[in-house]
Amino acid sequence: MSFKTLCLATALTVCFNLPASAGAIMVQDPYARASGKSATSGAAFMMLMNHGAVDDRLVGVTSDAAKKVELHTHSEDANGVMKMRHLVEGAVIPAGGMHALERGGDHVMFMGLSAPMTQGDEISVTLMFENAGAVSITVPVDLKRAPKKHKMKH
Ligand SMILES: [Cu+2]
Repeated sequence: MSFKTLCLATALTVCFNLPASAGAIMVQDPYARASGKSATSGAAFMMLMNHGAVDDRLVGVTSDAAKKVELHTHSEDANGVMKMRHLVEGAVIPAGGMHALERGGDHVMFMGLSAPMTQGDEISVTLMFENAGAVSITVPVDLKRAPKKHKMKH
């Protein structure tokens, strides 16, 4: 049984002991990627879990990894084209639930990378939550990760 599976199976007891947690919020399986060595932007993905009794909201994100760091989402425009936009309203993580930052959906966007994202690098990111406050995490660069690998099954 992988650690991830164990964590999901017994989320309430095990996840509190993981390092990347602050109070009710737990960040699971973060990774970052860019589309190539010359890419000037990149993105980070992760699963946000809320073990608390009240909804929380991811309202912002900061990092030294890029000039500008924003919470983004993908949405379809009037012509059916998927476009990224700044998720100004933030992302809700329901009480007792989770919210995925994943490819094709919500993500942390790095614009103007301070350095190329290289396999094995680690990026420090601080997530700002409405209730939980600042949650600092270390995000490994994983250029080899296939999309949707961490799809949840319940
Ligand atoms: Cu984006």
